[in-house]
Amino acid sequence: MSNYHIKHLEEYFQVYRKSVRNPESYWEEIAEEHFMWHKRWDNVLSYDFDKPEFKWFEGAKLNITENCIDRHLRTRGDKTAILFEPNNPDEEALHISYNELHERVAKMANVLKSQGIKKGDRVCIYLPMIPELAVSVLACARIGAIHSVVFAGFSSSALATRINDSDCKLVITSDGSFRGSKTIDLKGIVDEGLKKCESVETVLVVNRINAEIDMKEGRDQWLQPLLEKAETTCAPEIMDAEDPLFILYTSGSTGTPKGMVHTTAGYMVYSAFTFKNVFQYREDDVYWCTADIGWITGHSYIVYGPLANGATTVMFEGVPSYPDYGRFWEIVEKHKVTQFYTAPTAIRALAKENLEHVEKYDLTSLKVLGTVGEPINEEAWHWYDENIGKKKSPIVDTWWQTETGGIMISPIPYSTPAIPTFATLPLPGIQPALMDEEGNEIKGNQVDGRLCIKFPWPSMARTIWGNHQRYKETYFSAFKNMYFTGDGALRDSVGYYRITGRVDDVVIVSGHNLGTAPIEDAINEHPAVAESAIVGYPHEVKGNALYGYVILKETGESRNQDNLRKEINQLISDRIGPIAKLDKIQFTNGLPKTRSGKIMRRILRKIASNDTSNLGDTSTLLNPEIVQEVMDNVIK
Ligand code: 6R9
Repeated sequence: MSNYHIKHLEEYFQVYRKSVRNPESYWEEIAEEHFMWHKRWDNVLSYDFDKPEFKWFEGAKLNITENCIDRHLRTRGDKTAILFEPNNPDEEALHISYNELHERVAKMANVLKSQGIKKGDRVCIYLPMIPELAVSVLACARIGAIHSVVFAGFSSSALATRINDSDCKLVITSDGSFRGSKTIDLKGIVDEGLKKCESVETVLVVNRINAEIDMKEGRDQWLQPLLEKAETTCAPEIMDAEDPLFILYTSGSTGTPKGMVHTTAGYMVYSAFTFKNVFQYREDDVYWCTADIGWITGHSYIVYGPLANGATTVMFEGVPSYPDYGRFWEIVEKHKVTQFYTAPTAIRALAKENLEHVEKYDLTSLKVLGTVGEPINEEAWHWYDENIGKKKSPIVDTWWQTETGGIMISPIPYSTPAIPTFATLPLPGIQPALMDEEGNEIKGNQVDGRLCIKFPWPSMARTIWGNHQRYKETYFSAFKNMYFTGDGALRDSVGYYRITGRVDDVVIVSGHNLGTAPIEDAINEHPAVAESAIVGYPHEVKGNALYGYVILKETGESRNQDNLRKEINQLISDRIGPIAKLDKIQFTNGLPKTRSGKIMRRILRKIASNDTSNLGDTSTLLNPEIVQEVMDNVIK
């Protein structure tokens, strides 16, 4: 029986039991058989939930890019590694073979070295979905630099905050990006952001859109001429298993974004193993994940997981609506995509459009459909199943997080019978627990609680960059000897898990995690605003949208409310990015508060969701009379 590739349900249960009975030997066998090491580990796992500290494959030496590229060259050198589909369908797709990827990564790595980047330095990558993005990520890993990819939809101040938090020395960006019929001035955003960053010495600029841009003397350089001069081979830096591979920022319920740190060996083993199983990947498949590499889904399931398996991974530069709503399906037909992985918000948006956009295309190549990022509603699940999978492709509803590094709870296609809206069963090695508010584990089935994981797994984030204390408080303090996910879940009568949503102050809008606190901080900067509270409410396409309650200062009360709304959203756009804009803003004289002064968000959430039948006991509030007033002025 192979531990690495599970092919039916019986096998899943056998493997799962084994993985839980003896996790060390389970992961050891996989690591040994399927990866390339310069030195074997001394110890498979050591951990301490109190510190907290987790070490996998300690003592091992490796380079992840050798596992993702070099070792495939002998057997798959000419096979397409990255299949780049440009924004404009008239521009030719690019098939980058493993041989070519090897050379491109080496050249980029040599350029980084020539700019003084060495092992352990942080490099910020702020690029659109073009091949240079994947190549830059791998080039950093080649030389042991720590990449910090910032999603190119973030604003200049969000970029600056992330660059400063991890003191990046170098930024890789482009002159601009194509997004549907628009172009975006990425370099302008970088220039603005860097006014606040002292650590950055060099900016490397990819020419993507032939824009006229400012190049700052002594700091900015075009990448192309440097690449042309660079050597075509680059010896890999030999890394320790626990050396950091990358930092990726995620929103928290409070304050600044958290730079989740992932390390090398465990992340590699787990992302590769889960890719193989969750997508039932086979040698000649063409796999496509529509996420952006700026998110964890892109890191693990566009770059590292697929390449570690020698797969062909599609990178799409554009958007699902350009030139029309059939674009995704056109690409599936054109490249004969076999696995398709996207987010519920995209499915909902496409389901609203005319079915002609789907029916025009031949989708018979598809074997597995995936979803990730937020709970999928039944209607969207069935639309996906009927119209895209034609009821023949299993759907994998994959639950995981930036912090978990890889998929944690998911069906295994052709093995686990799927039920709409259920992420179903934990993958091998993953031990979920549901906890009550008193800190007790809720055993048995047909129960719900807070979702925790009670045993370490190889790809867990090891710390928050520069703030281990926050890592401890956020994930390991709510429940003893457990990792707390921040999500609620239920376990049904057969033991299937369904994720019910966040139980903290993170709202997932169109699949993007947004902390409410940073948005409130942005709003409160407005001179006319005294106080604000942000909550999520259900939205047909986005899953959740944001609703803001804003108390104005006296000076603001005479102002035109529509103008104020625009200014507030502009401020949010500048501080965080357009994804965090509010759909509705209600101006109010007060907010319901507890006697200790805490805003009662539970009540505000219910009011924003038009669900006021059961507000609970409001009599103990500091200001119970405000509830009716807020309700009377709600924006429908
Ligand atoms: C991979 C990713 C993590 C949060 C997570 C949860 C939500 C992700 C889900 C899901 C229900 C799924 N989430 N997958 N909720 N069903 N299949 O999205 O990482 O951006 O860090 O978000 O997303 O709330 O806690 P990240």
